Amino acid sequence: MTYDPNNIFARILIDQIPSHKVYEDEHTLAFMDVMPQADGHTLVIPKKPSRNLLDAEPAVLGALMATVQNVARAVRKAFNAEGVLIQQFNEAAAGQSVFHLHFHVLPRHAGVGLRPHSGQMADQALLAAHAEKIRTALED
Ligand code: DGP
Repeated sequence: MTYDPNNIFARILIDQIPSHKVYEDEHTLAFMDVMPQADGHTLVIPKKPSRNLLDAEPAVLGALMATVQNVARAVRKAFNAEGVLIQQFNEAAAGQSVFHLHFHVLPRHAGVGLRPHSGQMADQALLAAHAEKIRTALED
């Protein structure tokens, strides 16, 4: 299994495809999932090319998990979530559809189900508003 440098998230990293970014540093980027399974569904990716967790360099994971933690805290706050679900899929058989390593960060509320994985595209204005809420929570 090789890394395809033209995958969607590689193109988001170089701004060839627009995204609603919530956080960026030297090693990582976080942005809204365009097909959110819950309001506030955010993706966190490393800048270094990795197909998924199976081929990622261990040195990449420290900064990546630190960003996952920070974004999870901000998402919890921004959406008054009771819990936060972290998901990560490796290869198509496990549900992966975009082949650049990413962690899903999903705010959860008791009794509220998730929408389907890779389901409907969200309204862009709504995604922009949700990204703003998370950016604000990250600053606090
Ligand atoms: P997966 O590879 O199965 O872990 O999920 C990929 C996720 O990426 C899925 O929740 C939908 C989302 N997604 C697919 N295309 C785009 C895109 O062009 N932009 C953004 N922001 N998200 C995307």
